[in-house]
Amino acid sequence: MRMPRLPRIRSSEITTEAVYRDRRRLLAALAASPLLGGLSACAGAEPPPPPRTTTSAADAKAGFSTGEEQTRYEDVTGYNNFYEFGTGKADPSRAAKTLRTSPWSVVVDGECAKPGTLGLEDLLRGLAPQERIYRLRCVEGWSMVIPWQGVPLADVLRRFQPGSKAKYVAFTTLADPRQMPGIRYRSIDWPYREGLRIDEAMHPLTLLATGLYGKPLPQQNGAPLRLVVPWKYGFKSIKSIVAIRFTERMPETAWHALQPSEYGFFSNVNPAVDHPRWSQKTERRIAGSSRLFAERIPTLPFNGYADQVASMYAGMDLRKWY
Ligand SMILES: Nc1nc2c(c(=O)[nH]1)N[C@H]1C(S)=C(S)[C@@H](COP(=O)(O)O)O[C@H]1N2
Ligand SMILES: [Mo]
Repeated sequence: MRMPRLPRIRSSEITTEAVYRDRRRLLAALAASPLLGGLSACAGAEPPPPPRTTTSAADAKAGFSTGEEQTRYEDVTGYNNFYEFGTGKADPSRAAKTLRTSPWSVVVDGECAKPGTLGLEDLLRGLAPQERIYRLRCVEGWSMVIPWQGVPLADVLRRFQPGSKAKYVAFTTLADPRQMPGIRYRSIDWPYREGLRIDEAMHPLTLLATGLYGKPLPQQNGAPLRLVVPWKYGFKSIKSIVAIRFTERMPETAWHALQPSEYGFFSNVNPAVDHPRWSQKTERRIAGSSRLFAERIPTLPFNGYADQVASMYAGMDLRKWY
């Protein structure tokens, strides 16, 4: 008997969404049952306060660069996740040309003494862009090594004088259906939102990127301004930021809102805690000449930045606070 002819779709192209939508309904039903209630144990609860730690300048610097083989420019800019422009990996590089990145302004408000709306130039005035070569690990199981240019997020945040109630920082991406065709699909609840604990936001590794490979950030990579938090799964590195808010409570994030059992607030890279759909033990390193033959390598705790960041989570159960 012949098998029916199925459309040929490369597995890498299959959007997780179709399968995911059904699963989501199932998971929602399961989460309501007492047996699996523990899956979303963190919902509502606040984690313990962060310990008072600082990363030494030498430790921080050791994380600013890596000698690992870099991902080709074509792959960094042609294989993307930017759902505002579609869910396929090649969609953003095709569709994001319509994103107008100038003029661009960012609203900064919440628990701070000097809130304001600033144009990009004013926001970054006087801050010299630094080069950072970081590993970026997507929760889907691939990773890249990318030379970014940007400024430490801490240097920007300090200008707004966050107060003692600023325990978290929330970030929002532009959500304009005229510029972003993917917004028509409710793959996630727009706008894309992310958040960091204040110590994570102020950490010297946390970068507000404006460029890569020495060029201005391409639209598909989150122009004109995106976060890069190298010890967390890629989805924390929110693109095309239009709002930053200091908050006292842990902010809701787009992925957590969609599926709390799969996407925690912290989302530190952790090979010991699997995502329900993807093992996190290894990763496909997209670097060098061929994406097809990308090598599988072990995933490291905190994506290899443990020396710089592990102390921020001392005493925290990283299974609970995934
Ligand atoms: N606004 C927004 N930011 C986003 C995403 C997105 O869909 N929308 N995808 C995230 C995910 S899942 C990853 S892995 C990284 C990918 O960044 P890159 O395309 O520059 O490699 O961006 C993150 N930032
Ligand atoms: Mo990702």
